Amino acid sequence: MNETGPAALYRSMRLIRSFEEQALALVRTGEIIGGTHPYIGQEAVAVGVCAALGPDDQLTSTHRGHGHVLAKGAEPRRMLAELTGRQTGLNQGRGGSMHAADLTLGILGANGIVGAGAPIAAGAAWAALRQGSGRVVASFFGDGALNQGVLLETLNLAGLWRLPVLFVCENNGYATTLPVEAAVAGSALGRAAAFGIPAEQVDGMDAAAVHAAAARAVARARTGQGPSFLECRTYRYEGHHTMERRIRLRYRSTEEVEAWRARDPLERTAGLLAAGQRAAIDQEIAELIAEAVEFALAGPHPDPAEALKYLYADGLLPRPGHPVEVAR
Ligand SMILES: Cc1ncc(C[n+]2csc(CCOP(=O)(O)OP(=O)(O)O)c2C)c(N)n1
Repeated sequence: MNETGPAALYRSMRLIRSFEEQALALVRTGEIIGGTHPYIGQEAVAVGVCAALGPDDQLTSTHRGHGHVLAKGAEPRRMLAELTGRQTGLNQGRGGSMHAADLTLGILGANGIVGAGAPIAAGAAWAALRQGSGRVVASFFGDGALNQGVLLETLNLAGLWRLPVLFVCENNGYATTLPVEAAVAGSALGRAAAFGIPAEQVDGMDAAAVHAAAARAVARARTGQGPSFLECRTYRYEGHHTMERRIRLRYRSTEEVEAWRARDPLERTAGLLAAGQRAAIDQEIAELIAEAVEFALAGPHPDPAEALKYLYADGLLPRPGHPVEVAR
């Protein structure tokens, strides 16, 4: 059973926040090539949902996936090594920020394609049902995915087959720079209702509220009552991508950003901790992150001659007529 008290929720959110701040610094120094999609501000969603999952449960993630991966238990040092493209990374430096996975922890992968995690989650949930494993699969996606056909097809099959999936829409108000009000006809909850899937809106800045809602949904899935849908109202403090800092896009006001910052999920949960508890957790995480940076940067880069290694699962052959050759 996961610990779900304020200290555990705060620790997990602090880990994600510090990891992300460190990742931003490593983008600036050029150690993370290509940048990242920062999760800062949205921590309560990943932490609240993952606290409701057991170790055998699974998840699919998005292009903004560091928080989900860490909340499910991935080692921060190996995740940071992955972002810095090291052989010691979670996926031998091949996955990077947007494709981190750890099947041993049920992390079926972050995904650079908007909406693409949902059918993978449904497939895993279908397997869980067939195997009678009792596993539940959480599928995280942004409000941008609400307009992807693949999500609607997946909601249909999940509703029809009563798959044990928890659909988690992280509605942070924008898909890149496009406000959700200008993009979504109807509503997130309406999408779920159309397929007979129970749905509720949750304060995505409150880890305990997200956890409570996720726990109800997981219980439904485990007892054969099928999928649920959570719309978590949240906000990203940083730009869509680290590149946004440089190009300085203006699509939201400073007042708007500040109003959301005033509802910070870490501060909210820290307010529930005993005196001294927060400082001790902060110190512990600071040391953990410092050690993770050291580990990541000390790791070797992959050998270019092995660039194509791990592209195919063992036993899968390239298509006939398309031999895989390593260019030297
Ligand atoms: C199918 C597809 N279309 C477009 C893109 C380009 N793209 C990457 S992220 C993004 C916005 C996604 O917004 P949302 O789903 O709300 O997630 P958020 O970035 O807010 O976390 C877009 C359009 C993509 N990666 N995949």
